[in-house]
Amino acid sequence: MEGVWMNQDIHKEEWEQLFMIHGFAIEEIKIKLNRIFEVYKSSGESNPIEHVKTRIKRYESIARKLEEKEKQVNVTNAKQFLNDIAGVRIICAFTSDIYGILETLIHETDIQIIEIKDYIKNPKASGYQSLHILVDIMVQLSDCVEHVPVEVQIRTMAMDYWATLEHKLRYKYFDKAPVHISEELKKCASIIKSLDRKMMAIKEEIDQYDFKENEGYK
Ligand code: 0O2
Repeated sequence: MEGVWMNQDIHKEEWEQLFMIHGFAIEEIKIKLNRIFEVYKSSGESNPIEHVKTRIKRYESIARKLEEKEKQVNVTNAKQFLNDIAGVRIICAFTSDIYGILETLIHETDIQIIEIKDYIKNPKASGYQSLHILVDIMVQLSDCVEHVPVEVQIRTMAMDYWATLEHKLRYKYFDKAPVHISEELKKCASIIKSLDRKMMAIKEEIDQYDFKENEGYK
C-alpha cells in the first residue's frame, strides 16, 4: 500500500485498516466463488466462470471519487460514500452464465445483496455492459464483525474486452474523448452485443443435441 498518501496523510493507520478490511472481504468472496466452482464440478456441470479478477481501489482513485462527490477525503467519508473500494470481476463465456451466477449468489445465505444494476439490459450511455451486484460481506475481526460492501461486476469475455479497451482509450483523453470517438466506441459495443447474442444462439443449438465424441449429432 505504498503511495503518495503514505507521506502526506496523518491518518495512515486508519487507511491501512480500511484497506485491510476490504482485503478480507475480497478473500471471503473468493472462498465462496471457489466453493461454487467445486459444486459445479462435482455435479458434472460445466463451470460458468472463466476467470475472476479482484482489486482494492487505490488511495488516489478513492480521493478522486470523493472529490468528485464534493466530500472531504477521509476514511469516514470513504466508508460512507463509496461502495466499490473492494471490487470483484467475474468473467463468463455466455450472457446466460451471468444470470446463472446471479441466481447462485442470491441463494447464498451468508451473502446479502444490497443492489443490482443491470447494464446488460440497460447499457450505459457509453455502451458499457455488465451486471453489477453490490453485496454485503461480514468480516470477522478479533473484537467485532464489520459489514463490508463489495462491488461484483459480472460480464462476458466480449463485454470485458470492450470495457478494458474503452477504459484505456478514455483514460488517454482524460474522459473528454471527441464525439466521433465516443460514437465509434458505441458502435463497437453494439457489435459486442450482437456477437454475444450469436454465440448464445450457437450454444443453445449445440445444447439441443446429444453430441458424443466420434458419433456426430443425433
Ligand atoms: P475502476 O477503475 O473500475 O475503479 P459510483 O461508483 O456509484 O459512484 P456509478 O457510475 O453509479 O458510480 O457506478 P457504477 O455504475 O456501478 O459503475 C462503476 C464502475 O463500473 C466503474 O468504476 C467501472 O469499473 C465500471 N464502468 C462504469 N461505466 C463504465 C464505462 O462507461 N466504461 C468502462 N470501461 N467501465 C465502466 P470506476 O470507479 O469508474 O473505475
